[in-house]
Amino acid sequence: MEGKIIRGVGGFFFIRPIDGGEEVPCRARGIFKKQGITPMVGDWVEWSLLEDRTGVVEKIKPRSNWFIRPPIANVDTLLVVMSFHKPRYNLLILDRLLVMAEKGDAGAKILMNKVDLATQEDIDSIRAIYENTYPCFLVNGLTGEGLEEIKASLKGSSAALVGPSGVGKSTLLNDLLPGASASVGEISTKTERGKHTTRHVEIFSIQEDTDLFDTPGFTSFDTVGEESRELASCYPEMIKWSSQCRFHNCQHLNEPGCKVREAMEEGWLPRSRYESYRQQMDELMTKERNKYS
Ligand SMILES: Nc1nc2c(ncn2[C@@H]2O[C@H](COP(=O)(O)OP(=O)(O)OP(=O)(O)O)[C@@H](O)[C@H]2O)c(=O)[nH]1
Ligand SMILES: [Mg+2]
Ligand SMILES: [Zn+2]
Repeated sequence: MEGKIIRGVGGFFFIRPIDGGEEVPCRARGIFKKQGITPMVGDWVEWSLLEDRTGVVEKIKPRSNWFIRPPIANVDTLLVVMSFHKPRYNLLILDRLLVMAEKGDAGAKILMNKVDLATQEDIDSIRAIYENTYPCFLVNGLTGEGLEEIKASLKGSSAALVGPSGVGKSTLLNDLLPGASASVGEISTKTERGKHTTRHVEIFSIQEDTDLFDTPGFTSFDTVGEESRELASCYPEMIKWSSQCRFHNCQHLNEPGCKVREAMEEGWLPRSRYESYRQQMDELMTKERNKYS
Protein backbone atom coordinates (compact mmCIF):
# COMPACT_ATOMS: atom_id res chain seq x y z
CA MET A 1 0.00 0.00 0.00
CA GLU A 2 1.07 3.56 -0.53
CA GLY A 3 0.79 6.65 1.58
CA LYS A 4 2.43 9.74 2.93
CA ILE A 5 4.01 10.25 6.33
CA ILE A 6 2.11 13.09 7.93
CA ARG A 7 3.76 13.14 11.36
CA GLY A 8 6.23 11.23 13.45
CA VAL A 9 5.91 10.89 17.21
CA GLY A 10 7.50 8.49 19.69
CA GLY A 11 9.04 6.16 17.14
CA PHE A 12 5.84 5.94 15.08
CA PHE A 13 5.30 7.41 11.67
CA PHE A 14 1.68 8.17 10.98
CA ILE A 15 0.74 7.42 7.41
CA ARG A 16 -2.14 8.81 5.44
CA PRO A 17 -3.11 6.10 2.94
CA ILE A 18 -3.16 7.34 -0.65
CA ASP A 19 -6.65 5.90 -1.22
CA GLY A 20 -8.08 7.75 1.77
CA GLY A 21 -9.07 6.20 5.05
CA GLU A 22 -7.78 6.50 8.59
CA GLU A 23 -4.18 7.32 9.33
CA VAL A 24 -2.08 4.35 10.41
CA PRO A 25 0.76 4.35 12.94
CA CYS A 26 3.75 2.60 11.41
CA ARG A 27 7.20 1.58 12.48
CA ALA A 28 10.13 1.67 10.11
CA ARG A 29 11.88 -1.51 9.03
CA GLY A 30 15.17 -2.07 10.87
CA ILE A 31 16.99 -2.01 7.56
CA PHE A 32 16.50 1.76 7.31
CA LYS A 33 18.45 2.32 10.49
CA LYS A 34 21.27 0.08 9.27
CA GLN A 35 21.39 2.11 6.07
CA GLY A 36 21.36 5.36 8.02
CA ILE A 37 18.02 6.41 6.52
CA THR A 38 15.35 8.06 8.61
CA PRO A 39 11.86 8.38 7.20
CA MET A 40 10.75 12.02 7.14
CA VAL A 41 7.43 13.76 7.35
CA GLY A 42 6.39 14.33 3.75
CA ASP A 43 7.87 11.06 2.49
CA TRP A 44 5.83 8.95 0.12
CA VAL A 45 6.18 5.37 1.27
CA GLU A 46 5.11 1.82 0.66
CA TRP A 47 3.79 0.17 3.78
CA SER A 48 2.05 -2.99 4.92
CA LEU A 49 -0.48 -3.61 7.64
CA LEU A 50 0.17 -5.93 10.58
CA GLU A 51 -2.41 -7.89 12.51
CA ASP A 52 -2.44 -5.42 15.38
CA ARG A 53 -3.56 -2.66 12.96
CA THR A 54 -0.21 -0.91 13.04
CA GLY A 55 1.91 -0.85 9.94
CA VAL A 56 5.46 -1.14 8.71
CA VAL A 57 7.19 1.26 6.37
CA GLU A 58 8.71 -0.96 3.70
CA LYS A 59 10.10 1.49 1.22
CA ILE A 60 10.67 5.23 0.90
CA LYS A 61 10.08 6.67 -2.55
CA PRO A 62 12.68 9.01 -4.01
CA ARG A 63 12.27 12.52 -2.60
CA SER A 64 11.88 15.53 -4.84
CA ASN A 65 13.71 17.48 -2.15
CA TRP A 66 14.24 17.55 1.60
CA PHE A 67 15.42 19.80 4.40
CA ILE A 68 17.20 19.08 7.64
CA ARG A 69 15.86 21.84 9.84
CA PRO A 70 12.94 21.58 9.99
CA PRO A 71 13.05 17.94 8.85
CA ILE A 72 10.61 17.85 5.93
CA ALA A 73 10.51 16.19 2.52
CA ASN A 74 8.78 16.77 -0.81
CA VAL A 75 8.00 20.44 -0.34
CA ASP A 76 7.13 22.63 -3.32
CA THR A 77 7.06 25.94 -1.47
CA LEU A 78 8.47 27.30 1.75
CA LEU A 79 6.16 29.85 3.31
CA VAL A 80 8.67 31.85 5.26
CA VAL A 81 6.82 33.48 8.13
CA MET A 82 8.06 36.51 10.05
CA SER A 83 6.08 38.89 12.25
CA PHE A 84 6.36 42.65 12.34
CA HIS A 85 6.47 42.64 16.13
CA LYS A 86 6.46 40.18 19.00
CA PRO A 87 8.85 38.89 17.85
CA ARG A 88 10.31 41.61 15.65
CA TYR A 89 11.39 40.21 12.29
CA ASN A 90 15.01 39.32 11.74
CA LEU A 91 16.24 39.87 8.19
CA LEU A 92 19.25 37.62 8.56
CA ILE A 93 17.06 34.67 9.57
CA LEU A 94 14.61 35.52 6.80
CA ASP A 95 17.40 35.52 4.24
CA ARG A 96 18.81 32.25 5.57
CA LEU A 97 15.42 30.62 5.10
CA LEU A 98 15.20 32.01 1.57
CA VAL A 99 18.64 30.58 0.83
CA MET A 100 17.45 27.27 2.24
CA ALA A 101 14.53 27.31 -0.19
CA GLU A 102 16.81 28.08 -3.13
CA LYS A 103 19.24 25.35 -2.15
CA GLY A 104 16.42 22.85 -1.75
CA ASP A 105 14.84 23.80 -5.07
CA ALA A 106 11.65 24.91 -3.42
CA GLY A 107 9.79 28.08 -4.23
CA ALA A 108 9.56 30.69 -1.49
CA LYS A 109 6.88 33.13 -0.43
CA ILE A 110 7.30 35.60 2.41
CA LEU A 111 4.41 35.92 4.84
CA MET A 112 4.73 39.02 7.00
CA ASN A 113 2.35 38.33 9.86
CA LYS A 114 0.92 40.50 12.64
CA VAL A 115 0.33 43.33 10.22
CA ASP A 116 -1.89 44.82 12.95
CA LEU A 117 1.34 45.61 14.81
CA ALA A 118 3.17 47.09 11.82
CA THR A 119 3.89 50.72 11.08
CA GLN A 120 3.73 52.01 7.52
CA GLU A 121 7.48 52.45 7.71
CA ASP A 122 7.97 48.73 8.53
CA ILE A 123 5.76 47.73 5.63
CA ASP A 124 7.52 50.02 3.17
CA SER A 125 10.96 48.84 4.19
CA ILE A 126 10.11 45.14 3.81
CA ARG A 127 8.50 45.84 0.44
CA ALA A 128 11.53 47.76 -0.78
CA ILE A 129 13.84 44.87 0.06
CA TYR A 130 11.88 41.92 -1.28
CA GLU A 131 9.13 42.90 -3.66
CA ASN A 132 11.15 42.43 -6.83
CA THR A 133 12.50 39.06 -5.79
CA TYR A 134 9.93 37.10 -3.78
CA PRO A 135 6.16 37.20 -3.47
CA CYS A 136 5.57 39.01 -0.21
CA PHE A 137 2.23 38.92 1.60
CA LEU A 138 0.99 40.96 4.55
CA VAL A 139 -1.19 38.79 6.75
CA ASN A 140 -3.05 38.91 10.00
CA GLY A 141 -3.35 35.65 11.88
CA LEU A 142 -5.98 37.04 14.22
CA THR A 143 -8.42 37.91 11.43
CA GLY A 144 -7.23 35.70 8.57
CA GLU A 145 -6.76 38.81 6.44
CA GLY A 146 -4.50 38.28 3.44
CA LEU A 147 -4.74 34.49 3.34
CA GLU A 148 -7.27 33.89 0.58
CA GLU A 149 -4.85 34.63 -2.22
CA ILE A 150 -2.16 32.48 -0.64
CA LYS A 151 -4.54 29.57 -0.21
CA ALA A 152 -5.60 29.77 -3.84
CA SER A 153 -1.99 29.85 -5.01
CA LEU A 154 -1.14 26.68 -3.06
CA LYS A 155 -3.82 24.51 -4.60
CA GLY A 156 -2.49 21.17 -5.77
CA SER A 157 0.91 21.55 -4.13
CA SER A 158 2.65 21.05 -0.82
CA ALA A 159 3.95 23.93 1.24
CA ALA A 160 5.58 24.34 4.63
CA LEU A 161 5.22 27.11 7.19
CA VAL A 162 8.72 27.84 8.48
CA GLY A 163 10.06 30.59 10.72
CA PRO A 164 11.00 31.51 14.27
CA SER A 165 8.93 30.54 17.29
CA GLY A 166 6.00 32.82 17.99
CA VAL A 167 5.59 34.43 14.57
CA GLY A 168 2.19 32.78 14.14
CA LYS A 169 2.72 29.71 11.93
CA SER A 170 0.19 27.54 13.75
CA THR A 171 -2.25 30.47 13.95
CA LEU A 172 -2.07 30.84 10.17
CA LEU A 173 -2.56 27.11 9.70
CA ASN A 174 -5.71 27.28 11.84
CA ASP A 175 -6.95 30.16 9.68
CA LEU A 176 -6.33 28.17 6.51
CA LEU A 177 -7.94 25.05 7.93
CA PRO A 178 -10.54 25.84 10.56
CA GLY A 179 -10.68 22.70 12.67
CA ALA A 180 -6.98 21.91 12.41
CA SER A 181 -6.75 22.96 16.08
CA ALA A 182 -3.00 23.29 16.05
CA SER A 183 -1.78 24.55 19.42
CA VAL A 184 -1.04 28.24 19.56
CA GLY A 185 1.31 29.60 22.21
CA GLU A 186 1.82 32.84 24.02
CA ILE A 187 4.58 35.32 23.51
CA SER A 188 6.89 35.82 26.45
CA THR A 189 6.26 39.34 27.76
CA LYS A 190 9.89 39.66 28.80
CA THR A 191 11.71 38.51 25.66
CA GLU A 192 8.85 39.00 23.17
CA ARG A 193 9.68 35.60 21.75
CA GLY A 194 7.62 32.49 21.23
CA LYS A 195 7.73 29.55 23.60
CA HIS A 196 8.28 26.68 21.16
CA THR A 197 4.70 25.58 21.24
CA THR A 198 4.78 23.34 18.16
CA ARG A 199 7.07 20.41 18.93
CA HIS A 200 6.71 18.21 15.85
CA VAL A 201 6.30 18.61 12.15
CA GLU A 202 2.79 17.76 11.02
CA ILE A 203 1.05 17.81 7.66
CA PHE A 204 -2.51 19.07 7.28
CA SER A 205 -4.57 18.73 4.14
CA ILE A 206 -5.99 22.25 3.77
CA GLN A 207 -7.94 21.60 0.57
CA GLU A 208 -8.01 18.94 -2.09
CA ASP A 209 -4.48 17.80 -3.04
CA THR A 210 -2.99 20.56 -0.94
CA ASP A 211 -0.74 19.77 2.00
CA LEU A 212 0.50 22.29 4.50
CA PHE A 213 3.29 21.45 6.95
CA ASP A 214 3.28 23.12 10.35
CA THR A 215 6.80 23.06 11.79
CA PRO A 216 8.41 23.95 15.12
CA GLY A 217 9.96 27.41 15.33
CA PHE A 218 13.51 28.04 16.40
CA THR A 219 15.34 30.90 17.99
CA SER A 220 18.80 30.50 16.55
CA PHE A 221 19.87 29.40 13.15
CA ASP A 222 23.12 28.17 11.81
CA THR A 223 24.19 28.19 8.18
CA VAL A 224 23.58 24.69 6.95
CA GLY A 225 24.58 22.62 3.97
CA GLU A 226 25.48 25.16 1.38
CA GLU A 227 29.00 25.89 0.25
CA SER A 228 30.45 29.36 -0.07
CA ARG A 229 30.87 29.15 -3.82
CA GLU A 230 27.19 28.35 -4.24
CA LEU A 231 25.83 31.02 -1.97
CA ALA A 232 25.58 33.86 -4.50
CA SER A 233 23.40 31.72 -6.74
CA CYS A 234 20.91 31.52 -3.85
CA TYR A 235 20.37 35.28 -4.09
CA PRO A 236 18.34 35.57 -7.32
CA GLU A 237 18.66 39.35 -7.53
CA MET A 238 22.46 39.14 -7.45
CA ILE A 239 22.77 36.95 -10.50
CA LYS A 240 22.43 39.66 -13.10
CA TRP A 241 25.23 41.66 -11.45
CA SER A 242 27.53 38.76 -10.61
CA SER A 243 27.81 37.76 -14.25
CA GLN A 244 29.40 41.16 -14.92
CA CYS A 245 32.08 41.06 -12.20
CA ARG A 246 35.66 41.42 -13.41
CA PHE A 247 36.66 37.99 -12.09
CA HIS A 248 34.48 35.05 -13.04
CA ASN A 249 35.08 33.47 -9.63
CA CYS A 250 34.36 36.73 -7.77
CA GLN A 251 32.93 36.12 -4.31
CA HIS A 252 31.60 39.66 -4.10
CA LEU A 253 33.53 40.51 -0.97
CA ASN A 254 36.43 42.91 -1.55
CA GLU A 255 37.50 42.02 -5.09
CA PRO A 256 38.17 44.89 -7.50
CA GLY A 257 35.60 45.27 -10.25
CA CYS A 258 32.83 43.58 -8.27
CA LYS A 259 29.53 44.63 -9.82
CA VAL A 260 27.49 43.15 -7.00
CA ARG A 261 29.07 45.44 -4.44
CA GLU A 262 28.78 48.32 -6.85
CA ALA A 263 25.07 47.61 -7.35
CA MET A 264 24.60 47.64 -3.59
CA GLU A 265 26.50 50.91 -3.18
CA GLU A 266 24.43 52.52 -5.91
CA GLY A 267 21.21 51.32 -4.32
CA TRP A 268 20.17 48.72 -6.89
CA LEU A 269 20.68 45.83 -4.54
CA PRO A 270 19.18 46.11 -1.04
CA ARG A 271 21.92 46.64 1.52
CA SER A 272 20.41 44.19 4.00
CA ARG A 273 20.45 41.43 1.39
CA TYR A 274 24.09 42.07 0.64
CA GLU A 275 24.91 42.18 4.34
CA SER A 276 23.23 38.87 5.06
CA TYR A 277 25.10 37.40 2.10
CA ARG A 278 28.39 38.61 3.60
CA GLN A 279 27.51 37.33 7.03
CA GLN A 280 26.75 33.87 5.67
CA MET A 281 29.87 33.94 3.50
CA ASP A 282 31.97 34.66 6.61
CA GLU A 283 30.41 31.73 8.42
CA LEU A 284 30.76 29.34 5.51
CA MET A 285 34.36 30.30 4.82
CA THR A 286 35.29 29.87 8.48
CA LYS A 287 33.65 26.46 8.44
CA GLU A 288 35.43 25.45 5.27
CA ARG A 289 38.78 26.66 6.61
CA ASN A 290 38.33 24.62 9.75
CA LYS A 291 37.35 21.58 7.77
CA TYR A 292 40.31 21.62 5.42
CA SER A 293 43.04 22.81 7.82
N1 LIG B 1 -1.20 40.65 17.21
C1 LIG B 1 -1.16 39.52 16.52
N2 LIG B 1 -0.88 38.35 17.16
C2 LIG B 1 -0.85 37.22 16.43
C3 LIG B 1 -1.11 37.22 15.03
N3 LIG B 1 -0.98 35.94 14.58
C4 LIG B 1 -0.66 35.19 15.67
N4 LIG B 1 -0.58 35.95 16.78
C5 LIG B 1 -0.25 35.49 18.14
O1 LIG B 1 1.10 35.08 18.20
C6 LIG B 1 1.25 34.09 19.23
C7 LIG B 1 2.09 32.92 18.71
O2 LIG B 1 1.37 32.25 17.68
P1 LIG B 1 1.69 30.75 17.23
O3 LIG B 1 0.78 30.47 16.11
O4 LIG B 1 1.69 29.82 18.38
O5 LIG B 1 3.19 30.89 16.69
P2 LIG B 1 4.12 29.75 16.02
O6 LIG B 1 4.87 30.42 14.94
O7 LIG B 1 3.31 28.58 15.65
O8 LIG B 1 5.14 29.40 17.22
P3 LIG B 1 5.92 27.98 17.50
O9 LIG B 1 4.93 26.88 17.43
O10 LIG B 1 6.49 28.19 18.87
O11 LIG B 1 6.99 27.88 16.48
C8 LIG B 1 -0.15 33.72 19.67
O12 LIG B 1 -0.41 34.38 20.89
C9 LIG B 1 -1.03 34.27 18.57
O13 LIG B 1 -2.32 34.61 19.00
C10 LIG B 1 -1.40 38.47 14.39
O14 LIG B 1 -1.62 38.58 13.18
N5 LIG B 1 -1.41 39.58 15.19
MG1 LIG C 1 3.38 26.60 16.17
ZN1 LIG D 1 31.53 40.27 -7.54
